[in-house]
This record gives sequence, C-alpha cells and structure tokens, in this order.
Amino acid sequence: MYFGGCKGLYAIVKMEAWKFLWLSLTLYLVLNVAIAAGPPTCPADVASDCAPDSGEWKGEFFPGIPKIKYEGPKTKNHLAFKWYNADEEILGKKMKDWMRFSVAFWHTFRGTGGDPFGAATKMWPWEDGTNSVAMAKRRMRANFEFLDKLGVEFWCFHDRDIAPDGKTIEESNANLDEVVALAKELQGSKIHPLWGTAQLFVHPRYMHGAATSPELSVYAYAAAQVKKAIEVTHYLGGENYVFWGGREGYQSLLNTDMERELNHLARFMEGAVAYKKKIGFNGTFLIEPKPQEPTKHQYDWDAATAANFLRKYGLIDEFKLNIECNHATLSGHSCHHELETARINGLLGNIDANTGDPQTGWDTDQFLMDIQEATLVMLSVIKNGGLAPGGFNFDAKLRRESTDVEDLFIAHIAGMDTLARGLRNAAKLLEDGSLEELVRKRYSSFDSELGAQIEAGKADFEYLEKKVKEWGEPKVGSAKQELAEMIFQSAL
Ligand code: XLS
Ligand code: NI
Ligand code: NI
Repeated sequence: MYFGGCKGLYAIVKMEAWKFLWLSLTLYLVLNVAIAAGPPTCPADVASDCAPDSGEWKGEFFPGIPKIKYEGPKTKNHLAFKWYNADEEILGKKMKDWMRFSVAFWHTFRGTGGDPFGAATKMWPWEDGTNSVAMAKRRMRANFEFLDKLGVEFWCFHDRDIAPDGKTIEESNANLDEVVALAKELQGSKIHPLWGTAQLFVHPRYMHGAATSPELSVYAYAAAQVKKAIEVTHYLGGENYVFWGGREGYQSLLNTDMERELNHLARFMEGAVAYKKKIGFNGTFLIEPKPQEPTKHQYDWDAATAANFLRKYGLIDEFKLNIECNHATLSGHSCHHELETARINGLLGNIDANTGDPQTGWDTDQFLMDIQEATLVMLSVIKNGGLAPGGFNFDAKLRRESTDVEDLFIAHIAGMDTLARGLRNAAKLLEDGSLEELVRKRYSSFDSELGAQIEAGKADFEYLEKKVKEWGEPKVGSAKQELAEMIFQSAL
C-alpha cells in the first residue's frame, strides 16, 4: 500500500534521506509484526521446511487445497469427486449414510513410506521429526483440517499413533489425555471416531502377544491399555471399538499352548465387554480377522474362524466383525467372500476399505481402485442394509513413491469415488433384478412342498429314498455362470 502508486514514489524521492531511512525501518518492523501475528501456513510441498520445532501451530496445513466438492464424472479436476455425491439418494438412502467414510490416522498422518528395505520417503511439512506431545497435537490439527476439506465425518485411531508412549503407563495415559482433549475440541459436534483401538503390537513387551502372551504381566498391561483406549473412544463419541490381534497367534506350535492362549484371549474379550458395560459405552466391539503378518499364524484367521471363536466362548452377541479386503485375500478368500460370511452370520459390522496387490504377498494396504471389486463389496453392504454404526475406514496408505501432500487427498478422493461407483453399480444390479432372478431360479426346486419340508428339517432320509425311487435319475440344470458374469459386467 505504501509504495502503491506513482504519487507515493514521487513523495519518497522528495523526502530527505534520514526521513526515508526512518520510514523504511518503521515499515520493516510493522510488516514483521504483522507476519508474526498471522497464522502460519504450510505450503503443501514436502520440500518446504516450515516446521522447524514442535511448537503448537494453528495455521493452515493444506493451503493449496480447497474443500473437495462433487463435480460429476466429466470433470478434469483431480481435487473433486466424480461419483461420490454425499447427499444424493441411492436406494432411499444418502450416499454419505451408505458409506460413512473414515480416515485412518495411522496411515494418513503417521505413514512415512518406509519399508523393510528402505527409509522414510515422506516427511510432511508440518512434521518436525520428533514424537513429542506438541507434535502430536499439531498433527491432530492437520487431521481435522484434512477431514474438513475432504468432507469426511469419521476418523479411526490407535492410542499410540495419536499420542506418544510414555515411560510408565501413567505417563502414556497423560499424553493420551492431552491429545484427546484437543481432538475433542477440534471434533466439534459433526465429527467423531468411527472406531478407536489399542496398539498392542509395536512395543517389544508384546512380542509374544498381548492377551495371548505367556507372560501374565503382559496380559495385565494389555488389559490396562485396552481399558484406557475404550475410555477415550467413549469420551470422543466413538461408534465402535476394534480388536485386531496382530501378535495374537504363534510362530511355532512346538513352544505354544494354543488351547490355553485361546482361553486367555476369550477371558480378555469378556473383560473388555464387562468394562464397556460398566462405563456405559454402547459402541460395537469389532474383531478384525487377519490370517498372518506380523505373526506367522494369527488366531482370528478369517471371518469363519473368528465367528467360531465367538460362538465357542459365548461372545457371539457381543461382537461383530471388521472385514479388511486385503486381509481377506491374504487368507485365500475374496473380500466378497469374507463380507458374505460375516453378513450371513449377522456379523458384518465395518469394512477396512483397502486392497492388496495380486503379485505381492503381503498387506500392501492400497486404496481400493477396482470398480468390479467395489461393486461386489457394495452388493454385500446393500444386502446388509448398510453398515451403521460401522462404515468404511480407509485402512490404506499412499505408495512409498507417492510423496506430494496433495497425494493424500487424491488417494482418498479416488477411494471414495471407487466405492461410490460400486454403490451406483450395485444399486443398478439390484434394481434390474436379473441377477437375483437367476439365483432364485437356480434354487427353485426347493420352492416346492418337499423343498419346504427339507428346509424346515421335516424330511427324513427314508422318505427321501422313497422319492428317489419314484423319480429316478435327477435332471440337473445349467449354473449359468457366464450369464451371471455377463449381467454383472453390464452394470459396471
Ligand atoms: C493391520 C490392521 C490394523 C487394524 C487396526 O493389518 O489392518 O491396521 O486395522 O489395528
Ligand atoms: Ni485394518
Ligand atoms: Ni491390515
């Protein structure tokens, strides 16, 4: 403003030298104060070093990124939704209510791109390289700006990714309380956790397991940690609580008492249920099956194994399952298979939305970008009547080689669009009805009187033998698999 026009310049030239110097100095000071008082922002570019220390920072973390809006399939804007239109109704329900998307704090804000062979590739501009409480709080602010810009109302966390571990459990709990208090403030009334969980796999004390550790003091420590994690999830208004047993399993059966470990695991779950009821937490408890990694064999191998565990120990009414697509494929199933197994057992509670790589044998946690897979996933979700109080948690991370801050947005947008597209396709298929009709026809012989008797458990083997003698050799029809695939493809 001062040097804004020709008039201003002319006046300065006419000024005496000392006055000019004095004016420049004042101006310099005024500008400096003004800059220091404004909220610092962080250019969305990893090369910028704008976080030299871990002081609290309330500026903008993603200054170049607008609020993400729906622009429709034709848009060329990669920072817009093409298929996910939050308030649009599909089969009588808003898209956002079908999806209930959630950002996974650990991948999005703690993921470094490091792998077993290489160092971190991502050092986000707001990170100062420490694991301090101040840094944790700053990161929490980044999380809420991210959620707000993406238009997502849920987030998921492990206790130890949001706040640093302390030297004692009291110190760890105090750290967690400090960060959680800020999260509660930043959440406002619209945002809350889809679920919380305890990280029972990073610390060396858990190397033999947590609830299944042969060491009693570790079992107790895990119980204390889960107790606290349930408390903070409850405090933040979390709708679910997850148990993923990454170290609950064995490396060798020669040194393992599997029966005793499984009994301990069941006691642990009973303890958690009792505590949840005691404090009035109404969120759903979810078990997240995974067959292996990091442990060679994990007890919650897949949906059917987890269901059997819950039934055996009388816990089936207290839990549902959190199905992760990448875990499904690791267990030799498709994601669709795991979702259907959970659904028909009344256990489909939540989905960890990700996918693996067919050529890589581990949990690569990629964003789900396959429209066909998304359509199959959404067929199960619609048949389940939605997932609420569960939803879709993006347990997915950027590739090691994706290092721009905007990639965090692009990945989530593409993941949300893919599932939204899956929802649209699945709705089309169900409205069209031919696939369901094909399945119905395939079983139509059971729609007879005898079929009803069999299904009701009222046809004994002697009676069935009599019918076989009367009918002779059965006539078996076509499965129509290719027709089913053709119908399915036509909806994509
Ligand atoms: C790891 C799991 C983990 C859980 C939460 O493979 O997916 O991230 O979702 O502990
Ligand atoms: Ni997961
Ligand atoms: Ni996983």
